[in-house]
Amino acid sequence: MKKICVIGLGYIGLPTAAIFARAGYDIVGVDVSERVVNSLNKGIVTIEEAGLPELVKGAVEKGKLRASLNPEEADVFIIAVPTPIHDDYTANVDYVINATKAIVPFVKKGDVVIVESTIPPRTMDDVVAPILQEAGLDVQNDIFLAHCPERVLPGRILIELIENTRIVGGTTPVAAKKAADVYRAIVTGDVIETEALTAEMSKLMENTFRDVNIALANELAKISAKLGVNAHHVIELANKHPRVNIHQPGPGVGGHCLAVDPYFIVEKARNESVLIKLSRDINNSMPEFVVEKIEELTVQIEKPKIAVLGLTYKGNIDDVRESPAIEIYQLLARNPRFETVAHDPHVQQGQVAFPLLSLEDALHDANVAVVLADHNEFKTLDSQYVASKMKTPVVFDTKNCTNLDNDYLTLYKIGDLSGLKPIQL
Ligand code: SAJ
Repeated sequence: MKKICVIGLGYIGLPTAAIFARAGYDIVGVDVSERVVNSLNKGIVTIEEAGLPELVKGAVEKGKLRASLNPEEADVFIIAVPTPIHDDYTANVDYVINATKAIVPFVKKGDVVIVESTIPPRTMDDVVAPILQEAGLDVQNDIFLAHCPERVLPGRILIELIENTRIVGGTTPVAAKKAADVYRAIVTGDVIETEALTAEMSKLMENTFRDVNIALANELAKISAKLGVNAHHVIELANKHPRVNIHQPGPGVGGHCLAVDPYFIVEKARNESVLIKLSRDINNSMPEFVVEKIEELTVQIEKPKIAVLGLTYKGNIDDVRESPAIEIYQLLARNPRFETVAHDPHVQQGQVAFPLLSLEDALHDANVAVVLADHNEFKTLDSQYVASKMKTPVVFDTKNCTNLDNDYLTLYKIGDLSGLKPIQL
């Protein structure tokens, strides 16, 4: 049985390690955090993911999975460390570089080295391979180097790691085959072999495809507000065409994938990535668009109270990373004209630097409630309840998710703003 060394025990590395351990492999998971290493060795998981605690506990108890601060000899190395973004929107590949350097003393002839981290195009050929080559390892013949991006959705990671099609890009055809065989042991979906650069680009284009299409929907929302048409109806009808799939407008695009990955392409081909960059700009403009509409609504009120409902980057999760809702809260809170309060049933007080209120307190005497996440709790909001708490019952639903009734309150949706009128006191 093979031994696998997984570098980075985060959202991808830990589930991957645990799945290989369940399949009978000997796994050593490596992390720079002592807290993560110590917890894992006790069978305790530090990230939230359905089914993961049980899986990890079982693997640790069977002696198939253990953690260490340092890499060790293995047959396969899987690097799954983060690639954050710098302030200038270029990728920070330092963790990938450090992880590669850390495994160098332990990699021997015949080993497979896989990078799962999302990386800018050409990183395998221009950054990772040279580090191994310079350390005296022949990356053309002696070791097998590949990029195998993950494409899982949080909450479904354990299912999607097994069922999704995997793209494995080798720096040589033999490397692609050897790395693909590693995944074939645990994946029930297709495992497709290609070159490293193609794998890097296909991963980035998946998220870019979504980002560009959401930008189109957001642009449609702005156009619709001007022309007096309901963008939600337009999308619904256009999508009846068998080959059309317009995405949904919203308060912007968040998370650490869609809001980040397109920049990795822009960085490497700036002059050519016109549409990709423009789409990022359009999506980034949505928080301001939302705030402008709140300003229009409240122009006649002296100190309007705005209740921000939902802070996460999408519905029914607790993740606030790159969340446009947080940006909207901050834009409102920074403006002394507004009294801004926030409520999110999925977010803990420690996650944000401003007070979180109960729904009741947030709505109390509010002039506008702006819905920024499609949580189930907001989909089932009761019109009479909301109206009874607010000073002027006006709801701005930026996710088109509520089922509120215009008999009790005034409801505006992001794609249907042409009738927007300032609130009269
Ligand atoms: N959003 C819209 N309109 C839409 C769809 C989404 O405004 O029509 C917004 C969401 O509200 C959210 C953002 O886009 O703010 C991103 O949400 P998402 O559900 O599209 O994606 P992520 O970032 O949670 O996960 C994506 C997934 N990629 C694709 O669906 C192509 C996932 O499969 C990837 O594994 C993940 O990125 C990643 O790690 O790259």
